[in-house]
Amino acid sequence: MSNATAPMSRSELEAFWMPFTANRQFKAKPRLLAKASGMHYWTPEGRQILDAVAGLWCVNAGHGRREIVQAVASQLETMEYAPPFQMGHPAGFALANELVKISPAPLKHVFFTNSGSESVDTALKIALAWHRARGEASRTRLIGRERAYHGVGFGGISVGGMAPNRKVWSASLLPGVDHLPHTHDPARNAFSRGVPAHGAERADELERLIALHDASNIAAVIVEPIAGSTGVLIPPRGYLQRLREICDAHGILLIFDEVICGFGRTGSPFAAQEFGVTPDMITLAKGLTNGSVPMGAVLVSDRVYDTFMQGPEGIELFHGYTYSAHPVACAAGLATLGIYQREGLLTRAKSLAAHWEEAAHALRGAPHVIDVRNYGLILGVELEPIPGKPGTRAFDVFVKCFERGVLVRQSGDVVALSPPLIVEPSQIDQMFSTLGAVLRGQ
Ligand code: PXG
Ligand code: PLP
Repeated sequence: MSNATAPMSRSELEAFWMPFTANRQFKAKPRLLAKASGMHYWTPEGRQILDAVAGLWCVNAGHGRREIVQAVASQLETMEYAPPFQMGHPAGFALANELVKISPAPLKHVFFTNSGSESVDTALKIALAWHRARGEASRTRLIGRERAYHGVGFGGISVGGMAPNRKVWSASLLPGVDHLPHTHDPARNAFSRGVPAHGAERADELERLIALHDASNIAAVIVEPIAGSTGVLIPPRGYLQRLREICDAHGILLIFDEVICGFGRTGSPFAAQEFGVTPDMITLAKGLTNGSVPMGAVLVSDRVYDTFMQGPEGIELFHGYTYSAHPVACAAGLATLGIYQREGLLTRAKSLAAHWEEAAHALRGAPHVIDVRNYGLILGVELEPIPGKPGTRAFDVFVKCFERGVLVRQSGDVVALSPPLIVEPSQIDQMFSTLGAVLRGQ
Protein backbone atom coordinates (compact mmCIF):
# COMPACT_ATOMS: atom_id res chain seq x y z
CA MET A 1 0.00 0.00 0.00
CA SER A 2 1.29 3.45 -0.80
CA ASN A 3 1.98 5.93 1.95
CA ALA A 4 -0.77 8.56 1.69
CA THR A 5 1.69 11.39 2.35
CA ALA A 6 4.46 10.24 -0.02
CA PRO A 7 4.68 11.57 -3.60
CA MET A 8 2.88 9.20 -5.93
CA SER A 9 3.97 7.64 -9.19
CA ARG A 10 2.07 8.23 -12.43
CA SER A 11 0.42 4.80 -12.32
CA GLU A 12 -0.85 5.36 -8.79
CA LEU A 13 -2.78 8.41 -10.01
CA GLU A 14 -4.72 6.54 -12.72
CA ALA A 15 -7.57 4.92 -10.77
CA PHE A 16 -9.04 8.13 -9.40
CA TRP A 17 -11.07 9.89 -12.12
CA MET A 18 -10.80 13.39 -10.73
CA PRO A 19 -13.81 15.74 -10.77
CA PHE A 20 -13.80 19.00 -12.77
CA THR A 21 -10.12 18.37 -13.50
CA ALA A 22 -7.98 18.08 -16.62
CA ASN A 23 -6.94 14.57 -15.51
CA ARG A 24 -4.10 14.01 -18.00
CA GLN A 25 -2.61 17.44 -17.42
CA PHE A 26 -2.88 17.09 -13.64
CA LYS A 27 -1.47 13.57 -13.53
CA ALA A 28 1.51 14.64 -15.63
CA LYS A 29 2.31 17.31 -13.03
CA PRO A 30 0.24 16.78 -9.87
CA ARG A 31 -0.48 19.42 -7.27
CA LEU A 32 -1.06 17.57 -4.02
CA LEU A 33 -2.06 18.78 -0.59
CA ALA A 34 -1.31 16.64 2.44
CA LYS A 35 -1.92 18.64 5.60
CA ALA A 36 -3.81 21.72 6.75
CA SER A 37 -3.98 23.96 9.79
CA GLY A 38 -5.39 27.45 10.32
CA MET A 39 -4.86 29.54 7.18
CA HIS A 40 -2.47 27.05 5.54
CA TYR A 41 -2.09 23.86 3.58
CA TRP A 42 1.14 21.90 3.24
CA THR A 43 2.19 19.86 0.23
CA PRO A 44 3.53 16.32 0.75
CA GLU A 45 7.05 17.79 0.41
CA GLY A 46 6.28 20.17 3.29
CA ARG A 47 5.83 23.38 1.29
CA GLN A 48 3.45 25.81 3.07
CA ILE A 49 0.55 27.22 1.01
CA LEU A 50 -1.56 30.16 2.18
CA ASP A 51 -5.22 29.29 1.54
CA ALA A 52 -6.88 32.22 -0.25
CA VAL A 53 -10.01 30.24 -1.23
CA ALA A 54 -11.04 28.46 2.00
CA GLY A 55 -10.43 25.13 0.30
CA LEU A 56 -13.22 25.62 -2.24
CA TRP A 57 -15.26 28.40 -0.61
CA CYS A 58 -16.04 26.15 2.38
CA VAL A 59 -13.44 26.17 5.20
CA ASN A 60 -14.74 29.45 6.64
CA ALA A 61 -13.36 28.92 10.17
CA GLY A 62 -9.94 27.85 8.95
CA HIS A 63 -8.39 24.39 8.90
CA GLY A 64 -7.98 21.75 11.57
CA ARG A 65 -10.38 23.17 14.13
CA ARG A 66 -10.08 21.07 17.31
CA GLU A 67 -13.73 21.59 18.31
CA ILE A 68 -14.88 19.99 15.04
CA VAL A 69 -12.35 17.16 15.24
CA GLN A 70 -13.47 16.33 18.77
CA ALA A 71 -17.19 16.59 18.01
CA VAL A 72 -16.83 14.28 15.01
CA ALA A 73 -14.70 11.76 16.90
CA SER A 74 -17.08 11.74 19.82
CA GLN A 75 -20.15 11.29 17.57
CA LEU A 76 -18.42 8.43 15.73
CA GLU A 77 -17.79 6.70 19.03
CA THR A 78 -21.29 7.27 20.38
CA MET A 79 -23.32 6.49 17.23
CA GLU A 80 -21.86 6.57 13.74
CA TYR A 81 -25.15 6.33 11.89
CA ALA A 82 -28.88 6.45 12.48
CA PRO A 83 -31.58 5.88 9.84
CA PRO A 84 -33.21 9.19 8.89
CA PHE A 85 -36.53 7.84 7.61
CA GLN A 86 -39.26 7.45 10.27
CA MET A 87 -36.48 7.72 12.90
CA GLY A 88 -34.48 10.59 14.35
CA HIS A 89 -31.53 11.46 16.56
CA PRO A 90 -30.95 14.49 18.79
CA ALA A 91 -28.13 16.11 16.80
CA GLY A 92 -30.34 16.52 13.69
CA PHE A 93 -32.94 18.51 15.61
CA ALA A 94 -30.28 20.46 17.49
CA LEU A 95 -28.51 21.51 14.29
CA ALA A 96 -31.78 22.53 12.62
CA ASN A 97 -32.63 24.68 15.66
CA GLU A 98 -29.20 26.35 15.62
CA LEU A 99 -29.43 27.03 11.88
CA VAL A 100 -32.86 28.59 12.20
CA LYS A 101 -31.50 30.98 14.88
CA ILE A 102 -29.11 32.62 12.40
CA SER A 103 -31.49 32.51 9.40
CA PRO A 104 -33.80 35.23 8.09
CA ALA A 105 -36.92 35.19 10.28
CA PRO A 106 -39.47 33.41 8.06
CA LEU A 107 -37.07 30.56 7.24
CA LYS A 108 -37.77 28.33 10.22
CA HIS A 109 -37.38 24.81 8.84
CA VAL A 110 -34.44 22.79 7.53
CA PHE A 111 -34.26 19.86 5.10
CA PHE A 112 -30.84 18.16 5.25
CA THR A 113 -28.89 16.91 2.22
CA ASN A 114 -25.24 15.98 1.61
CA SER A 115 -24.08 18.61 -0.87
CA GLY A 116 -24.98 21.82 -2.63
CA SER A 117 -26.13 19.91 -5.70
CA GLU A 118 -28.55 17.88 -3.61
CA SER A 119 -29.75 21.04 -1.85
CA VAL A 120 -30.59 22.62 -5.20
CA ASP A 121 -32.48 19.57 -6.48
CA THR A 122 -34.30 19.35 -3.13
CA ALA A 123 -35.36 23.01 -3.23
CA LEU A 124 -36.63 22.69 -6.81
CA LYS A 125 -38.61 19.56 -5.89
CA ILE A 126 -40.10 21.28 -2.82
CA ALA A 127 -41.15 24.23 -5.00
CA LEU A 128 -42.99 21.97 -7.44
CA ALA A 129 -44.57 19.93 -4.65
CA TRP A 130 -45.67 23.07 -2.81
CA HIS A 131 -47.60 24.52 -5.72
CA ARG A 132 -49.22 21.16 -6.34
CA ALA A 133 -50.17 20.82 -2.66
CA ARG A 134 -51.87 24.21 -2.89
CA GLY A 135 -53.86 23.16 -5.93
CA GLU A 136 -51.70 24.96 -8.48
CA ALA A 137 -50.19 21.89 -10.13
CA SER A 138 -49.80 23.78 -13.41
CA ARG A 139 -46.92 25.76 -11.89
CA THR A 140 -44.11 23.56 -13.16
CA ARG A 141 -41.74 25.91 -14.95
CA LEU A 142 -38.45 26.78 -13.28
CA ILE A 143 -36.40 29.87 -14.00
CA GLY A 144 -32.65 30.06 -13.54
CA ARG A 145 -30.12 32.50 -14.93
CA GLU A 146 -27.33 32.59 -17.46
CA ARG A 147 -23.89 32.19 -15.86
CA ALA A 148 -25.39 30.46 -12.82
CA TYR A 149 -23.84 27.44 -11.11
CA HIS A 150 -26.27 25.27 -9.17
CA GLY A 151 -24.30 22.06 -8.90
CA VAL A 152 -24.29 19.03 -11.13
CA GLY A 153 -27.59 17.19 -10.62
CA PHE A 154 -29.98 17.17 -13.58
CA GLY A 155 -32.07 19.83 -11.84
CA GLY A 156 -29.06 21.96 -11.06
CA ILE A 157 -27.57 21.86 -14.56
CA SER A 158 -31.00 22.58 -16.05
CA VAL A 159 -31.49 25.81 -14.11
CA GLY A 160 -27.74 26.47 -14.24
CA GLY A 161 -26.27 28.63 -16.93
CA MET A 162 -22.80 27.31 -17.70
CA ALA A 163 -22.54 25.95 -21.23
CA PRO A 164 -19.83 23.30 -20.61
CA ASN A 165 -21.86 21.83 -17.74
CA ARG A 166 -24.95 21.55 -19.96
CA LYS A 167 -24.04 20.91 -23.57
CA VAL A 168 -23.25 17.18 -23.34
CA TRP A 169 -26.55 16.51 -21.54
CA SER A 170 -28.57 19.02 -23.53
CA ALA A 171 -31.27 16.58 -24.62
CA SER A 172 -31.80 15.32 -21.07
CA LEU A 173 -32.23 18.59 -19.19
CA LEU A 174 -35.48 19.26 -17.30
CA PRO A 175 -38.26 20.48 -19.58
CA GLY A 176 -39.85 23.87 -18.98
CA VAL A 177 -36.80 25.77 -17.79
CA ASP A 178 -36.03 29.34 -18.81
CA HIS A 179 -33.11 31.59 -17.94
CA LEU A 180 -32.91 35.22 -16.96
CA PRO A 181 -30.00 37.15 -18.45
CA HIS A 182 -26.89 37.34 -16.28
CA THR A 183 -25.99 40.66 -14.71
CA HIS A 184 -22.37 40.92 -15.82
CA ASP A 185 -21.95 44.29 -17.53
CA PRO A 186 -18.26 45.26 -17.61
CA ALA A 187 -18.90 48.12 -20.03
CA ARG A 188 -20.84 49.95 -17.32
CA ASN A 189 -19.67 48.31 -14.10
CA ALA A 190 -15.96 47.40 -14.44
CA PHE A 191 -13.94 48.09 -11.27
CA SER A 192 -17.05 48.62 -9.15
CA ARG A 193 -16.48 48.46 -5.42
CA GLY A 194 -19.18 46.40 -3.74
CA VAL A 195 -22.54 46.32 -5.52
CA PRO A 196 -22.39 47.70 -9.06
CA ALA A 197 -24.62 50.66 -9.89
CA HIS A 198 -26.05 49.42 -13.18
CA GLY A 199 -28.25 46.51 -14.14
CA ALA A 200 -31.25 46.29 -11.77
CA GLU A 201 -33.44 46.50 -14.87
CA ARG A 202 -32.24 43.04 -15.91
CA ALA A 203 -34.61 41.67 -13.26
CA ASP A 204 -37.46 42.99 -15.40
CA GLU A 205 -36.73 40.21 -17.87
CA LEU A 206 -38.67 38.06 -15.42
CA GLU A 207 -41.77 40.06 -16.35
CA ARG A 208 -41.13 39.18 -19.98
CA LEU A 209 -40.94 35.44 -19.18
CA ILE A 210 -44.13 35.72 -17.13
CA ALA A 211 -45.88 37.45 -20.02
CA LEU A 212 -44.68 34.68 -22.32
CA HIS A 213 -45.66 31.66 -20.20
CA ASP A 214 -48.23 33.10 -17.78
CA ALA A 215 -47.53 33.12 -14.05
CA SER A 216 -49.94 30.20 -13.57
CA ASN A 217 -47.27 27.97 -15.14
CA ILE A 218 -44.23 29.22 -13.22
CA ALA A 219 -43.14 27.61 -9.96
CA ALA A 220 -39.88 29.22 -8.89
CA VAL A 221 -36.93 31.44 -9.69
CA ILE A 222 -33.49 30.37 -8.43
CA VAL A 223 -30.46 32.67 -8.30
CA GLU A 224 -27.14 32.90 -6.50
CA PRO A 225 -27.19 36.30 -4.74
CA ILE A 226 -23.52 36.59 -5.74
CA ALA A 227 -22.65 34.14 -8.51
CA GLY A 228 -19.42 32.47 -7.39
CA SER A 229 -18.18 29.76 -9.72
CA THR A 230 -18.94 31.68 -12.88
CA GLY A 231 -16.56 34.43 -11.94
CA VAL A 232 -17.90 36.44 -8.99
CA LEU A 233 -20.89 38.38 -10.32
CA ILE A 234 -22.19 40.81 -7.72
CA PRO A 235 -25.87 41.78 -7.93
CA PRO A 236 -26.50 45.31 -9.21
CA ARG A 237 -28.03 47.67 -6.67
CA GLY A 238 -31.77 46.97 -6.40
CA TYR A 239 -31.69 43.85 -8.60
CA LEU A 240 -32.53 41.24 -5.94
CA GLN A 241 -35.25 43.48 -4.47
CA ARG A 242 -36.80 43.76 -7.91
CA LEU A 243 -36.76 39.97 -8.40
CA ARG A 244 -38.50 39.57 -5.03
CA GLU A 245 -41.19 42.11 -5.93
CA ILE A 246 -41.94 40.45 -9.25
CA CYS A 247 -42.07 36.98 -7.70
CA ASP A 248 -44.45 38.24 -5.00
CA ALA A 249 -46.71 39.94 -7.51
CA HIS A 250 -47.09 36.67 -9.43
CA GLY A 251 -47.11 33.96 -6.74
CA ILE A 252 -43.69 32.63 -7.74
CA LEU A 253 -41.28 31.22 -5.15
CA LEU A 254 -37.82 32.78 -4.90
CA ILE A 255 -34.88 30.51 -4.05
CA PHE A 256 -31.46 31.90 -3.11
CA ASP A 257 -28.60 29.48 -3.71
CA GLU A 258 -26.23 30.46 -0.91
CA VAL A 259 -23.92 27.47 -1.11
CA ILE A 260 -21.07 30.00 -1.46
CA CYS A 261 -22.62 33.19 -0.01
CA GLY A 262 -23.84 31.52 3.17
CA PHE A 263 -22.05 31.45 6.52
CA GLY A 264 -20.47 34.88 6.62
CA ARG A 265 -18.86 35.21 3.21
CA THR A 266 -20.63 38.54 2.52
CA GLY A 267 -20.31 39.98 6.05
CA SER A 268 -23.73 38.75 7.24
CA PRO A 269 -24.70 35.18 8.11
CA PHE A 270 -26.53 34.93 4.78
CA ALA A 271 -26.60 37.14 1.68
CA ALA A 272 -30.37 37.38 2.15
CA GLN A 273 -29.72 39.43 5.29
CA GLU A 274 -26.82 41.33 3.76
CA PHE A 275 -28.90 42.48 0.77
CA GLY A 276 -32.16 42.80 2.75
CA VAL A 277 -34.14 40.42 0.53
CA THR A 278 -35.84 37.35 1.99
CA PRO A 279 -36.32 34.40 -0.31
CA ASP A 280 -38.73 31.50 0.29
CA MET A 281 -35.91 28.98 0.43
CA ILE A 282 -32.12 29.10 0.80
CA THR A 283 -29.85 26.29 -0.35
CA LEU A 284 -26.71 25.68 1.72
CA ALA A 285 -23.68 23.36 1.93
CA LYS A 286 -19.91 24.05 2.14
CA GLY A 287 -19.50 26.32 5.21
CA LEU A 288 -22.22 24.43 7.09
CA THR A 289 -19.61 21.98 8.40
CA ASN A 290 -16.55 24.10 7.64
CA GLY A 291 -15.93 21.66 4.77
CA SER A 292 -15.12 18.90 7.26
CA VAL A 293 -17.92 16.41 6.55
CA PRO A 294 -20.14 16.58 3.45
CA MET A 295 -23.48 18.16 4.28
CA GLY A 296 -26.05 20.44 2.69
CA ALA A 297 -29.35 21.92 3.77
CA VAL A 298 -32.38 23.77 2.46
CA LEU A 299 -33.86 26.48 4.68
CA VAL A 300 -37.60 26.63 4.10
CA SER A 301 -40.10 29.33 5.09
CA ASP A 302 -43.01 28.73 7.43
CA ARG A 303 -45.38 29.49 4.58
CA VAL A 304 -44.00 26.66 2.45
CA TYR A 305 -43.53 24.15 5.28
CA ASP A 306 -46.97 24.79 6.79
CA THR A 307 -48.75 23.89 3.55
CA PHE A 308 -47.24 20.41 3.70
CA MET A 309 -48.05 20.01 7.39
CA GLN A 310 -51.68 20.90 6.75
CA GLY A 311 -52.01 18.31 3.97
CA PRO A 312 -53.15 14.71 4.29
CA GLU A 313 -51.72 12.56 7.11
CA GLY A 314 -48.70 10.44 6.26
CA ILE A 315 -45.36 11.21 4.60
CA GLU A 316 -45.65 14.83 3.47
CA LEU A 317 -42.70 14.84 1.04
CA PHE A 318 -41.46 11.75 -0.76
CA HIS A 319 -37.85 12.84 -0.75
CA GLY A 320 -34.74 12.23 1.35
CA TYR A 321 -31.25 10.78 1.38
CA THR A 322 -29.76 7.81 3.23
CA TYR A 323 -27.41 10.34 4.77
CA SER A 324 -29.85 13.22 5.40
CA ALA A 325 -28.89 14.64 8.81
CA HIS A 326 -26.02 12.15 9.12
CA PRO A 327 -25.05 12.18 12.81
CA VAL A 328 -21.37 12.81 12.08
CA ALA A 329 -22.20 15.72 9.76
CA CYS A 330 -24.62 17.11 12.35
CA ALA A 331 -21.92 16.95 15.02
CA ALA A 332 -19.53 18.75 12.66
CA GLY A 333 -22.22 21.33 11.85
CA LEU A 334 -23.01 22.02 15.50
CA ALA A 335 -19.32 22.45 16.34
CA THR A 336 -18.87 24.70 13.29
CA LEU A 337 -21.80 26.98 14.16
CA GLY A 338 -20.42 27.19 17.71
CA ILE A 339 -17.07 28.44 16.38
CA TYR A 340 -18.75 30.93 14.03
CA GLN A 341 -20.76 32.29 16.94
CA ARG A 342 -17.97 32.45 19.54
CA GLU A 343 -15.48 34.05 17.16
CA GLY A 344 -17.97 36.37 15.45
CA LEU A 345 -16.99 34.91 12.08
CA LEU A 346 -20.40 35.35 10.46
CA THR A 347 -19.92 39.12 10.46
CA ARG A 348 -16.10 39.34 10.57
CA ALA A 349 -15.87 39.90 6.80
CA LYS A 350 -17.43 43.33 7.38
CA SER A 351 -14.50 44.51 9.48
CA LEU A 352 -11.99 43.30 6.87
CA ALA A 353 -13.89 44.34 3.75
CA ALA A 354 -12.37 47.83 3.47
CA HIS A 355 -8.81 46.49 3.67
CA TRP A 356 -9.73 43.71 1.25
CA GLU A 357 -11.23 46.20 -1.20
CA GLU A 358 -8.21 48.52 -1.11
CA ALA A 359 -5.78 45.64 -1.66
CA ALA A 360 -7.96 44.27 -4.46
CA HIS A 361 -8.32 47.49 -6.41
CA ALA A 362 -4.58 48.08 -6.24
CA LEU A 363 -4.45 45.35 -8.91
CA ARG A 364 -6.07 47.74 -11.35
CA GLY A 365 -3.50 48.63 -13.96
CA ALA A 366 -1.65 45.31 -13.74
CA PRO A 367 -1.22 43.75 -17.21
CA HIS A 368 -4.39 42.20 -18.68
CA VAL A 369 -6.57 43.04 -15.66
CA ILE A 370 -9.89 44.15 -17.18
CA ASP A 371 -12.03 44.12 -14.04
CA VAL A 372 -11.75 43.81 -10.28
CA ARG A 373 -14.95 43.12 -8.30
CA ASN A 374 -15.30 42.55 -4.59
CA TYR A 375 -17.85 42.08 -1.85
CA GLY A 376 -17.29 41.03 1.78
CA LEU A 377 -14.38 38.59 1.59
CA ILE A 378 -14.90 37.71 -2.07
CA LEU A 379 -12.83 38.87 -4.99
CA GLY A 380 -12.95 38.32 -8.74
CA VAL A 381 -10.13 39.56 -10.96
CA GLU A 382 -11.04 39.26 -14.62
CA LEU A 383 -8.22 38.94 -17.13
CA GLU A 384 -8.25 39.67 -20.81
CA PRO A 385 -8.43 36.25 -22.49
CA ILE A 386 -5.58 35.07 -24.69
CA PRO A 387 -7.18 35.04 -28.18
CA GLY A 388 -8.36 31.53 -29.03
CA LYS A 389 -7.34 30.16 -25.64
CA PRO A 390 -10.03 31.13 -23.14
CA GLY A 391 -9.20 30.43 -19.50
CA THR A 392 -5.51 29.75 -20.03
CA ARG A 393 -4.29 33.10 -18.73
CA ALA A 394 -6.10 32.74 -15.40
CA PHE A 395 -5.09 29.08 -15.14
CA ASP A 396 -1.48 30.11 -15.55
CA VAL A 397 -1.94 32.65 -12.72
CA PHE A 398 -3.45 29.93 -10.52
CA VAL A 399 -0.48 27.60 -11.13
CA LYS A 400 2.09 30.34 -10.56
CA CYS A 401 0.41 31.48 -7.33
CA PHE A 402 0.43 27.87 -6.12
CA GLU A 403 4.11 27.59 -6.93
CA ARG A 404 4.68 30.75 -4.88
CA GLY A 405 2.70 29.46 -1.92
CA VAL A 406 -0.79 30.93 -2.35
CA LEU A 407 -3.87 28.89 -3.31
CA VAL A 408 -6.32 30.86 -5.48
CA ARG A 409 -9.16 29.62 -7.72
CA GLN A 410 -9.51 30.01 -11.46
CA SER A 411 -12.81 30.05 -13.31
CA GLY A 412 -12.61 30.88 -16.99
CA ASP A 413 -10.57 34.05 -17.20
CA VAL A 414 -11.41 35.07 -13.65
CA VAL A 415 -9.15 34.54 -10.64
CA ALA A 416 -11.32 34.20 -7.53
CA LEU A 417 -10.34 34.65 -3.89
CA SER A 418 -12.46 33.78 -0.82
CA PRO A 419 -10.20 33.17 2.18
CA PRO A 420 -11.19 31.59 5.49
CA LEU A 421 -12.97 34.25 7.56
CA ILE A 422 -10.23 34.02 10.22
CA VAL A 423 -7.78 35.67 7.79
CA GLU A 424 -5.53 38.38 9.27
CA PRO A 425 -4.77 41.65 7.44
CA SER A 426 -1.10 40.65 7.01
CA GLN A 427 -2.23 37.44 5.27
CA ILE A 428 -4.50 39.46 3.00
CA ASP A 429 -1.42 41.52 2.10
CA GLN A 430 0.56 38.36 1.35
CA MET A 431 -2.21 37.06 -0.94
CA PHE A 432 -2.35 40.29 -2.91
CA SER A 433 1.41 40.80 -3.11
CA THR A 434 1.79 37.28 -4.54
CA LEU A 435 -1.14 37.69 -6.94
CA GLY A 436 0.07 41.15 -7.96
CA ALA A 437 3.62 39.93 -8.60
CA VAL A 438 2.35 37.00 -10.69
CA LEU A 439 0.07 39.28 -12.71
CA ARG A 440 2.93 41.74 -13.28
CA GLY A 441 5.25 38.91 -14.30
CA GLN A 442 7.69 39.75 -11.49
N1 PXG B 1 -24.66 25.97 -5.78
C1 PXG B 1 -23.67 26.87 -5.73
C2 PXG B 1 -23.98 28.33 -5.74
C3 PXG B 1 -22.32 26.42 -5.65
O1 PXG B 1 -21.32 27.33 -5.62
C4 PXG B 1 -23.15 24.15 -5.68
C5 PXG B 1 -24.44 24.65 -5.76
C6 PXG B 1 -22.95 22.67 -5.67
O2 PXG B 1 -22.47 22.23 -4.46
P1 PXG B 1 -21.71 20.82 -4.38
O3 PXG B 1 -21.51 20.64 -2.90
O4 PXG B 1 -22.63 19.79 -4.95
O5 PXG B 1 -20.42 20.95 -5.16
C7 PXG B 1 -22.07 25.03 -5.62
C8 PXG B 1 -20.67 24.48 -5.54
C9 PXG B 1 -15.66 27.01 -8.12
C10 PXG B 1 -16.56 25.88 -7.70
O6 PXG B 1 -14.75 26.82 -8.84
C11 PXG B 1 -17.63 26.12 -6.87
C12 PXG B 1 -18.48 25.08 -6.54
C13 PXG B 1 -18.26 23.79 -6.98
C14 PXG B 1 -17.17 23.57 -7.83
C15 PXG B 1 -16.31 24.61 -8.19
O7 PXG B 1 -15.90 28.14 -7.71
N2 PXG B 1 -19.60 25.38 -5.79
N1 PLP C 1 -29.37 3.62 -5.42
C1 PLP C 1 -29.82 2.56 -4.70
C2 PLP C 1 -29.82 1.20 -5.30
C3 PLP C 1 -30.27 2.78 -3.37
O1 PLP C 1 -30.73 1.76 -2.64
C4 PLP C 1 -30.23 4.11 -2.84
C5 PLP C 1 -30.66 4.37 -1.46
O2 PLP C 1 -31.16 3.52 -0.75
C6 PLP C 1 -29.77 5.15 -3.63
C7 PLP C 1 -29.34 4.87 -4.92
C8 PLP C 1 -29.75 6.56 -3.12
O3 PLP C 1 -28.70 6.76 -2.23
P1 PLP C 1 -28.70 7.99 -1.21
O4 PLP C 1 -29.89 7.81 -0.32
O5 PLP C 1 -27.39 7.87 -0.47
O6 PLP C 1 -28.79 9.23 -2.05
